[in-house]
This record gives sequence, structure tokens and C-alpha cells, in this order.
Amino acid sequence: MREALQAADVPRMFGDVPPFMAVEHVADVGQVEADAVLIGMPYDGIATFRGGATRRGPHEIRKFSLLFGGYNLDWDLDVLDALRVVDVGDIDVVPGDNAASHARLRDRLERLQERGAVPLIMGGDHGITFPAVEAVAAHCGGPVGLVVFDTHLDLSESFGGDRLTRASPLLRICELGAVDPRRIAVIGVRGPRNLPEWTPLQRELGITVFPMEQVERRGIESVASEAREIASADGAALYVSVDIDSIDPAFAPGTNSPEPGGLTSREIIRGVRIAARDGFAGFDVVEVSPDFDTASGTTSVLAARLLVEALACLASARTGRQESWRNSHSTPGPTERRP
Ligand SMILES: [Mn+2]
Repeated sequence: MREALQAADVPRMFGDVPPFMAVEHVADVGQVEADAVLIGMPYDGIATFRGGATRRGPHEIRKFSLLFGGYNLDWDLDVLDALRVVDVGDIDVVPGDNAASHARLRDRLERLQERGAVPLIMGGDHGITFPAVEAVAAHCGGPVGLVVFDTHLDLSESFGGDRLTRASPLLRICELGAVDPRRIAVIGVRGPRNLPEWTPLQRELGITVFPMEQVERRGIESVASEAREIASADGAALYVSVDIDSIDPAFAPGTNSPEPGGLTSREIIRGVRIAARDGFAGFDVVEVSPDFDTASGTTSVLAARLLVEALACLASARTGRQESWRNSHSTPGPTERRP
């Protein structure tokens, strides 16, 4: 019996073309020879506020990534020289079925990691972070810590009876043996859309929260560096998750649950650079809803940029040039200036 609308029979609406930053597209995971791999997870199980198609996130993020080349002036580094990067396209999701779609992502990530590639995932809703962390934990075999940029704590036991939606990823991750909740730090939390039961649960679990007030008072640099230390304590593998709604809707309007008073685009770029300074075992950007974005693709281009910065972190960590963005083009001192 043939499946209706089998992938081979119809043009694909999502993913695969063009690849992220025009790197090589490798469809067969068994053929991947790469240090880092881009993968799309075009899945939105529920949209709790307004219908937001995060399933078009990977497609639009890839499109705007074509703005960028491998050389990054800020780092004075060519990430595509320092790293072998490929794009393996999108997961063939099962619309409406969280468990089946998540299983496909988890399986693909496990196979990619067996090939030696670090995954960078384009969501998709935030629910996809759970199977991604599960796959990273299974591969690493040791403790995993998380730095999460998010407006929301995402700690619901379930939503409408489903335990795998975007309302629950952080709680599901806490239930993984490999992830001690005390190695989870969430940056940018704010506002009246968080549920009242999440706050006592977060405290009970021992998750560290850096609300926006702390980011404003202490600065993103201080907060992100403390978050990295919490997450990677005792040599734990690091997973970084960026929910695009952590950023102020002035800079990232294309998302399902926009919340004013968030991070600026400068702050999230710096936050990612500091959180991922020493590299990572997994990275995702989730909750980009192109249907709510500006005509300029403001949100998708920022999401693409954050993935480029994450690649620069991996590249610089592997070449011993961490944080080269701090001084790559600083003004020369008087003695260095030509007469
Ligand atoms: Mn969120």
C-alpha cells in the first residue's frame, strides 16, 4: 500500500534547497564527512497563541543565510576554512504527530553524531529541543548542561494531554538522567505569559534563571558567562538553545509569542558568543515564524546570523582563537600607526 503524498512523488515544499550559506547539501547521512552539520526540523505541533508556521523556519533561515560568506570580519576568521560544514536538509516530519516527528529527529542526530558532526538545528517549535538534547546526551554518554535563551520557562507537565509540545521541553529535559537541572541556565526570562506553576517548579528543580532584569542590570556578558560556567561545570557537554522570542519583538517580530522588553540583536549575538565560547555538542534556534516576520526577513536573518556566530565559536575553539571577536579590528596604538 502506497502512502499518500509520498515524498518521492511530489515536489518538496520545505528544505533542502538552497543549503545553509550555500554549503554542500548531503542528503545521505551515511556520506556525511563534516565537523558541523546544519539540519532543519520544520515542525510545529501546537501554536498556543496564534497560528504561527515555525515549519517554514528552516526554509527562510536558509534563504537569508545566503547573505553571509565564510569570512567573518568580527572574528577575522573564515569558518568554512576552519570547519567542514554541510547541510543535510530537513527531517521528513509527520505533521500532527509529535512523538513520531521527534523520533525521526533523534535518530538522524544520533547517526550524524556517529559520523563525528556537531549538529546545529533550525526549528521548528521549542518542543524539538527535547529530542535533540536526548540525542546529544545519548551520544556524549556523560552529563549534559544547557544554556537556554528564552522568554518562557516551558515547564508544563503536558499541554492538552500531550507531554511533547513546546510547553514542556525543559521539564522533559530535566527528566533525562544525563541532565542535572542544576546544570541548566535560562537567560532572558520575563513577562506575564509564563505560567504561575513554573516558578516554584523551576526553584525546586534547581534551574538557574537570569531574568531580563538581571541582563539589564549586570549586562549580557556577565550573565552569559555565568550561565556557561553553570552548564558546563565538571566537564559536562554543552547544549545551547536559542528561542527567538528571547529577543525583543523590535528585533525579532516573527515568532508565535512575542514579548516586549527582551534582548537586543547585539545582546543575543554577544550572548551566543560567550555561551558557546568553548564550542558545544549541540545548538538550536527555534520558534522562528516567517509568516509574522517583516518583509525584510528581520527575524530569519537574525536566526541565520546566530547560527553563523555559533559556527564561528566552534571554529575558533578548535583553532585556539576563542573570543577573537574582542579585538580582531581594534584601532592600532600610536606606536603601531604608520607615520
Ligand atoms: Mn519562548
